[in-house]
Amino acid sequence: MKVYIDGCEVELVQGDITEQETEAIVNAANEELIPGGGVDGAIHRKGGPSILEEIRSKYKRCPTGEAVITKGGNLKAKYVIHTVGPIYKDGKSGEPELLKKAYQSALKLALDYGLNSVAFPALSTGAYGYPIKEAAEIALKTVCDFLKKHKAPQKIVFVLWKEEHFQIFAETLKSLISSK
Ligand code: AR6
Repeated sequence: MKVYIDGCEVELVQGDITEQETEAIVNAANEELIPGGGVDGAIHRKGGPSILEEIRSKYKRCPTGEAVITKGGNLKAKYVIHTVGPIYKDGKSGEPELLKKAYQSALKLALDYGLNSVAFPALSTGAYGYPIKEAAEIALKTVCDFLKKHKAPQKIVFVLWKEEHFQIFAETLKSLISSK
C-alpha cells in the first residue's frame, strides 16, 4: 500500500527490514545500545560488527525517545538510525509521547543527514509490548505530520514483520488519509 503526503511517499510492506534498500533503516534499539533480539538482533547480525564498533566509539547510551546514527556496515542501507521506543507499562506512563518522540528523533536525524528514504519497523511492538493498534496510530500520524511540515524525507517505508501488523497499519493509514 502506498500513499502520498504533500508529495512524499509513505509505503507499507510486509517483510524483513534488513533487506530494505532505503538510504537508512531504523533500528528498534534499547537505551544501553546493546544488541538484543528482534529487529536489533537482525540488523547487527546482517550488518556485521562495524555497527557496534561505531556505536561504542561515539555513543554511551541513548535515552528513550532519542536516536543516534551509524553507517550500515554490510546492509544494503547506507545508514542505521538507532532509536529507542518506550517499554509499554499501562499506556498512562508517558508511552504515547515517548513513542512519538522516538519516531520524530529518527526523522530529524534523517533530515540532518539529508536522507531521501528511510524504512521503519513498528517500534516498541515486539519485546517492548506496545499494543499494535495504538502503536500504528502514533507511528503513522507522527510520520505524516512530519512530512507535511518538512516535505522530507521523500520516501518512508514501514516494514511490518507480521501479516496481522501489516493489516492493522493498512487500516490505520486508510482511516488517517480519509479523515483529512
Ligand atoms: N524486520 C521488520 N520487523 C521486524 C523484524 C525484521 N527483521 N524482526 C522483528 N520485527 P522488537 P521493540 C518486528 O522486539 O519492541 C530488542 O531486544 C516485531 O514483530 O524488535 O522496540 C532491542 O535490543 C515487532 O512488531 O523491538 C530492545 O531491547 C517490531 O519489529 C528491544 O528489543 C519491534 O519488535 C526493543 O523492543
